[in-house]
Amino acid sequence: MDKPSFIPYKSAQLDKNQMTQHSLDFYQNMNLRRSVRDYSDRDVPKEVIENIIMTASTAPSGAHKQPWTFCAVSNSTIKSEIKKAAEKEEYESYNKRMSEEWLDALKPIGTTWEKPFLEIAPWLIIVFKKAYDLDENNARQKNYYVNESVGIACGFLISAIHQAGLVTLTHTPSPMNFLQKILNRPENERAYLLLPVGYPSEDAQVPNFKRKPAEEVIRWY
Ligand code: IYR
Repeated sequence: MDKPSFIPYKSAQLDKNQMTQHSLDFYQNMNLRRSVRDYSDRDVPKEVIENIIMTASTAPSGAHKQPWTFCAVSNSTIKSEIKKAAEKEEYESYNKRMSEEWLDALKPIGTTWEKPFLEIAPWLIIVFKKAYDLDENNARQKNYYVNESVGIACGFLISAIHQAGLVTLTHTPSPMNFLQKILNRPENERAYLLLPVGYPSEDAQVPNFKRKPAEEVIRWY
């Protein structure tokens, strides 16, 4: 057992006005984020993708196990392979597996089994959760709150993509075990979320959605 080691922590030390302004600026900026399905093929530097992923990897995690791997794909052969496999699953889902109620709920978003963004966007980030770790002797080491931890990291990832002026979308092909195979990931890694990253196309459109107001999402006690 490692002995705990602590170091001092200092917060940003904002006064009340700065705090109010910063929190409002950040909210207003994040409120501009939208899930985008129409992408340009314009290139995004690898360095930007690395910065975005490393931001995601600052997320808190159960027992600080950081139970995630981010696969960043720009190779067009691999992207095509992913598109083909994802669309195969999505075709089955949209035509057989999803209920009428579910398909109805998706109508305002206009999604179908076809996923052209998987080839067009310059990058795909596939987030894997590590169900457990393997130590140097290949013995299983437990991870904790894996879904919560990886979900939070994905929130950081989406925020970082938006802050870089880029767009993304949380694509959830189901089942998504084909990603473990295509990307040759080890047995302890399970695909969690697939996010295309890039610029929106010139004529990109998003659904005319409103977000719930404070009165609907907050209860003060
Ligand atoms: N996995 C499908 C279906 C889908 C499901 C929900 I819930 C969405 O908000 C959007 C799509 C897909 O990625 O198209």
